Amino acid sequence: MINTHLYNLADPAFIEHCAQQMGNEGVCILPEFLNPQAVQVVRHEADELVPIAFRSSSNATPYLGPANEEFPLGHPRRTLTQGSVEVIAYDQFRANDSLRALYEWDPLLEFIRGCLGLQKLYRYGDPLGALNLAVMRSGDALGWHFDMADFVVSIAIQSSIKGGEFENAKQIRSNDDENYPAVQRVLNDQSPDLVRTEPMTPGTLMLFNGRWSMHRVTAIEGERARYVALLAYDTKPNTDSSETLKMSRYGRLPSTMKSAH
Ligand SMILES: O=C(O)CCC(=O)C(=O)O
Repeated sequence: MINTHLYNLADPAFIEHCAQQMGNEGVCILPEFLNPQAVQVVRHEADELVPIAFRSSSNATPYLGPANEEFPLGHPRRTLTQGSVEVIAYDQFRANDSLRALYEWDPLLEFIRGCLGLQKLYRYGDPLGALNLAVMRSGDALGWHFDMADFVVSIAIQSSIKGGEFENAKQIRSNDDENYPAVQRVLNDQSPDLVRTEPMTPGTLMLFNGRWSMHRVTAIEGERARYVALLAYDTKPNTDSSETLKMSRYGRLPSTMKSAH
């Protein structure tokens, strides 16, 4: 599936280049990471899975919580942004689906570990959230937000006809500076200088640290849905998400009953 003409996942110099990008920019974009045939196969499998996707919508601050009225009107902690998305959960992928095979392939985990400069990296322990296919249709968008996790790996599978851009206010906050004035300007569309569009053409793999970079997906326009695969990892084994998060994103909890068949 991987475009080995362009990328050698075992090449230490390439891994070092990606690690430097992550360190300097908080984002590393690898265009044409999947070869065109693989993109076609994944898109076809996604088309088959989308009828069972779960649709959810959210209305939260960029910090993924409710508005905090202790802050003045217009403050980022008091500003809500909207989102809507459909998701295929990890346990909905079929045994032979290629995205699942890619996610479960150890050399990819090892490559990502190297790019993130980590000693240990594990696939997420969440039976629903470890691998997601996010499907966004006409009118869907994801409002400006920071992620709770340190990093996300996404692979673009299909672009919408218009909109659906991944916009990034790169490293706009840090551990010791929330930088609320700049965050507020971005929320009000007053600082285009701080925002760039990451080129997520189908087949692109993006490593992204969304904890410090505020990002959004602009509204989808047109009939073709936007498909993005989200691969989740953690520095600790067996990390799981809360039941509240599962209920809001997937509308259910994982089944604990194993089928006898
Ligand atoms: O769909 C994308 O490209 C990004 C999704 C995202 O920002 C998120 O799930 O937090």
